[in-house]
Amino acid sequence: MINPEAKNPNLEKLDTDYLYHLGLDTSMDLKSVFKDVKYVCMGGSADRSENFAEKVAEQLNIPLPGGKAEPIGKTERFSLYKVGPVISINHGMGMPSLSILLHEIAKLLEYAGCSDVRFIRIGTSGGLGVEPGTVVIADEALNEKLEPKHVKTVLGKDREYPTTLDERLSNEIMESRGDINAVLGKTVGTNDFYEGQARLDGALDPGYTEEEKMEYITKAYELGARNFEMEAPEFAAFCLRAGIPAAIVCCALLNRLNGDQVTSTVEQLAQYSDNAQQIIINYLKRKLYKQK
Ligand code: R2B
Ligand code: URA
Repeated sequence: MINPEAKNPNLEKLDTDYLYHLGLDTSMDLKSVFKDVKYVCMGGSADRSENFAEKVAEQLNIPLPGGKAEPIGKTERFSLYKVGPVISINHGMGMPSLSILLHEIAKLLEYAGCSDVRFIRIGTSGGLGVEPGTVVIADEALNEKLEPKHVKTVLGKDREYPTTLDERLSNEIMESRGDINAVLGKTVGTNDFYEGQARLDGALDPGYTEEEKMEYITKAYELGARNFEMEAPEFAAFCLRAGIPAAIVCCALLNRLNGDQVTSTVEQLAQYSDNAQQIIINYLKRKLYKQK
């Protein structure tokens, strides 16, 4: 599962590894439950993870025990659903929450003896020059300085990691779009929704002007970015380091070149989110059932 060169040798010293935020540990029979997992699909919200699990079950004809998706482990932080070879789980908002999930889910699948697993983030985002509802499939993650790298502070010093995504996986997902509007482009992941994404509608005086905001957003667009969200650099860097093929597929809730507020109705937002999920379901059908 994890690239042997990147595996943590310290884990061998643990009698039991407690995956605290998942409510699972290695004294449990993880192999019998998780060994067949091939795809981990994750997004911010627990509701969307449950909804995605139910759609996967229905559209891939995988029966759910009791006819309903039930979470495995604890649900205080993350809600993990398993439907055949697919895990659907939420990662919360932002890179710190995502990072915890990535470490624990990668260890879980490593302990379960899984192989050839792909990680796919299915999320929401602010589009850049794309209309609401468009799905952006990332070919690379940029940080908030618009650089193609993830900077992490470890032991008080900055470490830099590359943020390329799996080209083949992204292209296969793009080919699964059917008649859903989708584009390939870079995704900017920031540490904040408001000022970190150059919004002018936060609670505090942002200390920059509309012109300065547009200059930053336009620069991102010119570099090939097509959306802003809050997880891409951590997700891309972790998966690259672990040797796990990964893709980021986000629907745009608005076009940031036109404004800051998300004004769509509940029904429109559900449709936008469904667009990204449906492309992945189409992709899963092709991979698991060789359907066109
Ligand atoms: C997209 O949407 C969330 C913020 O609204 C955040 O998790 C993200 O990346
Ligand atoms: N998520 C973000 O991070 N930004 C947006 O503009 C919309 C959703």
